[in-house]
Amino acid sequence: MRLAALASLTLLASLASPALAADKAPAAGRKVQIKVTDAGFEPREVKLKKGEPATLVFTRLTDATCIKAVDIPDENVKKLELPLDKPVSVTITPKKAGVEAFHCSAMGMGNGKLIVEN
Ligand SMILES: [Cu+2]
Repeated sequence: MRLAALASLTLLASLASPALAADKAPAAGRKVQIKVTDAGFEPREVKLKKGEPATLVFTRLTDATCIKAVDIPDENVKKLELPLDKPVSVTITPKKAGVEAFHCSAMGMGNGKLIVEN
């Protein structure tokens, strides 16, 4: 009985994965993974294209820094909370070329840069 339940769970999981893969289709633009580690943001600089939507996926992997929420002032992203080990997505569409900062909400630290190209 228990084995059968396990087997059907495994089957469900394998059925679910094609759907997950389809979810990664470029509907919401590029996805960029940004980790928060003891060293700060990794990567610290991300290149984006003007006018193209991009989804930034922040994952905080440490409790040892003050980066527990993120601001991207030029994109009106404020206090995007980053729970430990949980990916948090935000989709932005940069409107002009240049450099946009992102940093911790509390003190403006982390020195992240979105480099927006034409
Ligand atoms: Cu800080």
